[in-house]
Amino acid sequence: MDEFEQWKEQLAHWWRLGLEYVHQVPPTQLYVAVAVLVFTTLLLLSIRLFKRAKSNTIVLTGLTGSGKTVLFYQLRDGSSHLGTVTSMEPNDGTFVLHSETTKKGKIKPVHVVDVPGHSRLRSKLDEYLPQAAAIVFVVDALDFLPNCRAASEYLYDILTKGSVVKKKIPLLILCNKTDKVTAHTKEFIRRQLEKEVDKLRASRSAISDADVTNEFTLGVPGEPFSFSQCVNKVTTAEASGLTGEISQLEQFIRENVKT
Ligand SMILES: Nc1nc2c(ncn2[C@@H]2O[C@H](COP(=O)(O)OP(=O)(O)O)[C@@H](O)[C@H]2O)c(=O)[nH]1
Ligand SMILES: [Mg+2]
Repeated sequence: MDEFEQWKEQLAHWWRLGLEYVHQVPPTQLYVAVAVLVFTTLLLLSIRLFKRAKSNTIVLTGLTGSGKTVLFYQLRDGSSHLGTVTSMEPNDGTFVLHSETTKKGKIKPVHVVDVPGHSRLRSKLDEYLPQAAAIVFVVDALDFLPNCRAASEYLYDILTKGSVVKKKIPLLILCNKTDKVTAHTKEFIRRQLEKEVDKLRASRSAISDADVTNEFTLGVPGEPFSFSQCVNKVTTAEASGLTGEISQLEQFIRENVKT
Protein backbone atom coordinates (compact mmCIF):
# COMPACT_ATOMS: atom_id res chain seq x y z
CA MET A 1 0.00 0.00 0.00
CA ASP A 2 2.81 2.32 0.95
CA GLU A 3 4.49 1.73 -2.35
CA PHE A 4 1.28 2.55 -4.17
CA GLU A 5 0.98 5.88 -2.33
CA GLN A 6 4.54 6.67 -3.27
CA TRP A 7 3.80 5.98 -6.90
CA LYS A 8 0.77 8.25 -6.84
CA GLU A 9 2.83 11.00 -5.28
CA GLN A 10 5.49 10.57 -7.93
CA LEU A 11 2.95 10.67 -10.77
CA ALA A 12 1.28 13.79 -9.39
CA HIS A 13 4.69 15.40 -9.19
CA TRP A 14 5.45 14.63 -12.81
CA TRP A 15 2.06 15.89 -13.87
CA ARG A 16 2.68 19.21 -12.13
CA LEU A 17 6.09 19.50 -13.70
CA GLY A 18 4.60 18.80 -17.11
CA LEU A 19 1.88 21.41 -16.70
CA GLU A 20 4.42 23.97 -15.52
CA TYR A 21 6.52 23.26 -18.56
CA VAL A 22 3.58 23.67 -20.93
CA HIS A 23 2.72 26.99 -19.28
CA GLN A 24 6.26 28.20 -19.82
CA VAL A 25 6.12 27.44 -23.55
CA PRO A 26 4.83 30.45 -25.52
CA PRO A 27 1.28 29.71 -26.77
CA THR A 28 2.23 30.27 -30.41
CA GLN A 29 4.84 27.53 -30.19
CA LEU A 30 2.24 25.25 -28.68
CA TYR A 31 -0.21 25.96 -31.47
CA VAL A 32 2.45 25.32 -34.06
CA ALA A 33 3.33 21.99 -32.46
CA VAL A 34 -0.33 20.90 -32.42
CA ALA A 35 -0.81 22.08 -36.01
CA VAL A 36 2.23 20.11 -37.18
CA LEU A 37 0.96 17.01 -35.40
CA VAL A 38 -2.52 17.30 -36.97
CA PHE A 39 -1.04 18.03 -40.40
CA THR A 40 1.27 15.00 -40.43
CA THR A 41 -1.53 12.73 -39.25
CA LEU A 42 -3.80 13.97 -42.05
CA LEU A 43 -0.98 13.65 -44.58
CA LEU A 44 -0.26 10.05 -43.63
CA LEU A 45 -3.95 9.18 -43.74
CA SER A 46 -4.45 10.74 -47.17
CA ILE A 47 -1.36 8.97 -48.54
CA ARG A 48 -2.86 5.68 -47.41
CA LEU A 49 -6.21 6.47 -49.01
CA PHE A 50 -4.52 7.66 -52.18
CA LYS A 51 -2.48 4.50 -52.45
CA ARG A 52 -5.49 2.29 -52.05
CA ALA A 53 -7.40 4.20 -54.71
CA LYS A 54 -4.60 3.65 -57.23
CA SER A 55 -4.59 -0.09 -57.62
CA ASN A 56 -2.10 -1.80 -59.92
CA THR A 57 -3.94 -5.12 -60.08
CA ILE A 58 -4.85 -6.58 -63.47
CA VAL A 59 -7.22 -9.55 -63.34
CA LEU A 60 -6.71 -12.00 -66.22
CA THR A 61 -9.67 -14.29 -66.57
CA GLY A 62 -11.75 -16.25 -69.07
CA LEU A 63 -12.66 -19.86 -69.81
CA THR A 64 -10.16 -22.67 -69.31
CA GLY A 65 -8.01 -23.15 -72.39
CA SER A 66 -8.34 -19.56 -73.62
CA GLY A 67 -4.65 -18.95 -72.96
CA LYS A 68 -4.48 -16.96 -69.71
CA THR A 69 -1.53 -18.80 -68.25
CA VAL A 70 0.50 -18.43 -71.42
CA LEU A 71 -0.31 -14.71 -71.50
CA PHE A 72 0.70 -14.36 -67.85
CA TYR A 73 4.14 -15.81 -68.60
CA GLN A 74 4.50 -13.69 -71.73
CA LEU A 75 3.83 -10.55 -69.71
CA ARG A 76 6.26 -11.55 -66.99
CA ASP A 77 9.06 -13.37 -68.80
CA GLY A 78 8.55 -12.72 -72.51
CA SER A 79 8.22 -16.45 -73.13
CA SER A 80 5.30 -18.87 -73.10
CA HIS A 81 6.73 -21.61 -70.82
CA LEU A 82 4.72 -24.02 -72.91
CA GLY A 83 4.10 -27.48 -71.52
CA THR A 84 5.21 -26.67 -68.02
CA VAL A 85 2.11 -24.92 -66.76
CA THR A 86 -1.07 -26.13 -65.10
CA SER A 87 -4.33 -24.24 -64.87
CA MET A 88 -5.53 -25.16 -61.40
CA GLU A 89 -3.90 -22.52 -59.24
CA PRO A 90 -4.14 -18.81 -59.85
CA ASN A 91 -0.83 -17.37 -60.98
CA ASP A 92 -0.20 -14.26 -58.99
CA GLY A 93 2.76 -11.97 -59.41
CA THR A 94 3.92 -8.38 -59.14
CA PHE A 95 6.50 -7.47 -61.74
CA VAL A 96 7.68 -4.94 -64.30
CA LEU A 97 6.34 -6.03 -67.70
CA HIS A 98 9.00 -7.96 -69.58
CA SER A 99 8.86 -5.59 -72.54
CA GLU A 100 9.58 -2.68 -70.20
CA THR A 101 12.55 -4.16 -68.36
CA THR A 102 15.00 -2.52 -70.78
CA LYS A 103 13.41 0.90 -70.39
CA LYS A 104 15.24 3.50 -68.36
CA GLY A 105 13.82 5.25 -65.35
CA LYS A 106 11.47 4.11 -62.63
CA ILE A 107 8.70 1.85 -63.89
CA LYS A 108 5.77 0.92 -61.73
CA PRO A 109 5.36 -2.85 -61.32
CA VAL A 110 2.04 -4.41 -62.23
CA HIS A 111 0.22 -6.96 -60.11
CA VAL A 112 -1.17 -9.59 -62.48
CA VAL A 113 -3.45 -12.39 -61.32
CA ASP A 114 -4.52 -15.20 -63.62
CA VAL A 115 -7.83 -16.45 -62.24
CA PRO A 116 -8.82 -19.83 -63.71
CA GLY A 117 -12.22 -20.21 -65.32
CA HIS A 118 -13.13 -23.46 -63.53
CA SER A 119 -16.52 -22.85 -62.05
CA ARG A 120 -15.48 -24.12 -58.64
CA LEU A 121 -12.62 -21.65 -58.55
CA ARG A 122 -14.67 -18.66 -59.56
CA SER A 123 -15.09 -17.56 -55.96
CA LYS A 124 -11.44 -16.51 -56.36
CA LEU A 125 -12.76 -13.87 -58.69
CA ASP A 126 -14.79 -12.21 -55.94
CA GLU A 127 -11.60 -12.00 -53.96
CA TYR A 128 -9.63 -10.23 -56.70
CA LEU A 129 -12.23 -8.10 -58.53
CA PRO A 130 -12.78 -5.49 -55.79
CA GLN A 131 -9.08 -4.52 -55.94
CA ALA A 132 -8.76 -4.64 -59.73
CA ALA A 133 -7.60 -1.63 -61.74
CA ALA A 134 -8.77 -3.40 -64.89
CA ILE A 135 -10.02 -6.78 -66.11
CA VAL A 136 -8.78 -8.74 -69.11
CA PHE A 137 -11.34 -11.27 -70.33
CA VAL A 138 -9.48 -13.75 -72.53
CA VAL A 139 -11.40 -15.45 -75.33
CA ASP A 140 -10.16 -18.31 -77.51
CA ALA A 141 -10.57 -16.90 -81.02
CA LEU A 142 -9.85 -20.28 -82.63
CA ASP A 143 -12.31 -22.45 -80.78
CA PHE A 144 -14.76 -19.61 -80.23
CA LEU A 145 -18.17 -20.77 -81.48
CA PRO A 146 -18.54 -23.92 -79.32
CA ASN A 147 -17.54 -21.86 -76.27
CA CYS A 148 -19.51 -18.72 -77.10
CA ARG A 149 -22.40 -19.51 -74.78
CA ALA A 150 -20.19 -20.39 -71.80
CA ALA A 151 -17.96 -17.37 -72.37
CA SER A 152 -20.99 -15.08 -72.54
CA GLU A 153 -22.37 -16.47 -69.29
CA TYR A 154 -19.08 -15.89 -67.56
CA LEU A 155 -18.78 -12.40 -69.02
CA TYR A 156 -22.36 -11.62 -68.01
CA ASP A 157 -21.56 -12.61 -64.43
CA ILE A 158 -18.54 -10.33 -64.34
CA LEU A 159 -20.32 -7.35 -65.92
CA THR A 160 -23.18 -7.54 -63.40
CA LYS A 161 -21.01 -7.78 -60.31
CA GLY A 162 -21.45 -4.90 -57.88
CA SER A 163 -17.72 -4.40 -57.46
CA VAL A 164 -17.28 -4.05 -61.22
CA VAL A 165 -20.28 -1.83 -61.90
CA LYS A 166 -19.85 0.54 -58.96
CA LYS A 167 -16.15 1.11 -59.55
CA LYS A 168 -16.60 1.15 -63.36
CA ILE A 169 -13.64 -1.18 -63.79
CA PRO A 170 -12.52 -1.14 -67.46
CA LEU A 171 -12.71 -4.50 -69.20
CA LEU A 172 -10.79 -5.69 -72.25
CA ILE A 173 -12.13 -8.58 -74.30
CA LEU A 174 -8.90 -10.08 -75.54
CA CYS A 175 -9.27 -12.35 -78.57
CA ASN A 176 -6.33 -14.69 -78.20
CA LYS A 177 -4.63 -17.17 -80.56
CA THR A 178 -4.76 -14.86 -83.57
CA ASP A 179 -1.52 -16.45 -84.83
CA LYS A 180 -3.72 -18.98 -86.68
CA VAL A 181 -5.44 -17.86 -89.88
CA THR A 182 -8.66 -19.59 -88.83
CA ALA A 183 -9.01 -17.34 -85.78
CA HIS A 184 -12.16 -15.20 -85.69
CA THR A 185 -11.77 -11.43 -85.78
CA LYS A 186 -12.40 -9.30 -82.73
CA GLU A 187 -15.34 -7.61 -84.49
CA PHE A 188 -17.00 -10.97 -85.08
CA ILE A 189 -16.36 -12.11 -81.53
CA ARG A 190 -17.68 -8.89 -80.07
CA ARG A 191 -20.89 -9.14 -82.11
CA GLN A 192 -21.47 -12.78 -81.18
CA LEU A 193 -20.90 -12.07 -77.51
CA GLU A 194 -23.34 -9.18 -77.63
CA LYS A 195 -26.00 -11.38 -79.22
CA GLU A 196 -25.47 -14.11 -76.65
CA VAL A 197 -25.51 -11.68 -73.70
CA ASP A 198 -28.74 -10.26 -75.12
CA LYS A 199 -30.34 -13.71 -74.97
CA LEU A 200 -29.03 -14.25 -71.45
CA ARG A 201 -30.47 -10.95 -70.37
CA ALA A 202 -33.95 -12.05 -71.37
CA SER A 203 -33.72 -15.48 -69.76
CA ARG A 204 -32.09 -14.31 -66.56
CA SER A 205 -34.52 -11.50 -65.87
CA ALA A 206 -37.33 -14.03 -66.31
CA ILE A 207 -36.03 -16.27 -63.54
CA SER A 208 -34.44 -13.67 -61.34
CA ASP A 209 -37.48 -13.22 -59.08
CA ALA A 210 -36.77 -16.49 -57.33
CA ASP A 211 -33.05 -16.71 -57.74
CA VAL A 212 -31.32 -13.37 -57.61
CA THR A 213 -27.63 -13.90 -58.19
CA ASN A 214 -26.67 -10.99 -60.38
CA GLU A 215 -26.42 -7.76 -58.49
CA PHE A 216 -26.98 -5.41 -61.42
CA THR A 217 -28.79 -5.62 -64.74
CA LEU A 218 -27.15 -5.03 -68.08
CA GLY A 219 -27.91 -2.69 -70.94
CA VAL A 220 -30.95 -0.65 -71.84
CA PRO A 221 -34.38 -2.32 -71.57
CA GLY A 222 -36.04 -2.76 -74.96
CA GLU A 223 -32.82 -2.24 -76.92
CA PRO A 224 -30.51 -4.93 -78.29
CA PHE A 225 -27.54 -5.31 -76.02
CA SER A 226 -24.29 -3.63 -76.92
CA PHE A 227 -21.13 -3.38 -74.81
CA SER A 228 -21.22 0.39 -75.27
CA GLN A 229 -24.24 0.43 -72.92
CA CYS A 230 -22.15 -0.79 -70.00
CA VAL A 231 -21.27 1.77 -67.33
CA ASN A 232 -17.69 0.55 -67.44
CA LYS A 233 -15.60 0.87 -70.57
CA VAL A 234 -15.55 -2.37 -72.56
CA THR A 235 -13.04 -2.64 -75.41
CA THR A 236 -11.72 -5.42 -77.63
CA ALA A 237 -8.23 -6.33 -78.75
CA GLU A 238 -6.30 -9.19 -80.33
CA ALA A 239 -3.30 -11.13 -79.10
CA SER A 240 -1.29 -14.29 -79.48
CA GLY A 241 0.22 -15.53 -76.28
CA LEU A 242 2.02 -18.25 -78.16
CA THR A 243 4.00 -15.98 -80.46
CA GLY A 244 4.25 -13.13 -77.96
CA GLU A 245 2.15 -10.65 -79.89
CA ILE A 246 0.74 -8.94 -76.84
CA SER A 247 1.36 -5.25 -77.53
CA GLN A 248 -2.37 -4.34 -77.42
CA LEU A 249 -2.67 -6.10 -74.07
CA GLU A 250 0.36 -4.27 -72.71
CA GLN A 251 -1.03 -0.98 -73.92
CA PHE A 252 -4.32 -1.65 -72.14
CA ILE A 253 -2.46 -2.49 -68.93
CA ARG A 254 -0.41 0.70 -69.11
CA GLU A 255 -3.51 2.80 -69.74
CA ASN A 256 -4.91 1.54 -66.46
CA VAL A 257 -1.77 1.22 -64.36
CA LYS A 258 0.12 4.46 -64.79
CA THR A 259 3.90 4.37 -64.53
N1 LIG B 1 -2.31 -21.23 -81.31
C1 LIG B 1 -2.27 -20.72 -80.07
N2 LIG B 1 -2.45 -21.51 -79.00
C2 LIG B 1 -2.40 -20.98 -77.78
C3 LIG B 1 -2.19 -19.58 -77.58
N3 LIG B 1 -2.19 -19.34 -76.27
C4 LIG B 1 -2.40 -20.51 -75.65
N4 LIG B 1 -2.52 -21.50 -76.54
C5 LIG B 1 -2.77 -22.91 -76.24
O1 LIG B 1 -3.99 -23.03 -75.53
C6 LIG B 1 -3.90 -23.98 -74.49
C7 LIG B 1 -4.37 -23.40 -73.19
O2 LIG B 1 -3.48 -22.40 -72.76
P1 LIG B 1 -3.42 -21.95 -71.23
O3 LIG B 1 -2.55 -20.76 -71.15
O4 LIG B 1 -3.06 -23.11 -70.37
O5 LIG B 1 -4.94 -21.55 -70.99
P2 LIG B 1 -5.69 -21.19 -69.62
O6 LIG B 1 -6.48 -22.38 -69.23
O7 LIG B 1 -6.59 -20.05 -69.97
O8 LIG B 1 -4.66 -20.81 -68.62
C8 LIG B 1 -2.46 -24.46 -74.48
O9 LIG B 1 -2.41 -25.73 -75.10
C9 LIG B 1 -1.71 -23.46 -75.30
O10 LIG B 1 -0.67 -24.05 -76.02
C10 LIG B 1 -2.00 -18.77 -78.76
O11 LIG B 1 -1.81 -17.55 -78.70
N5 LIG B 1 -2.06 -19.39 -79.97
MG1 LIG C 1 -4.32 -21.35 -66.76
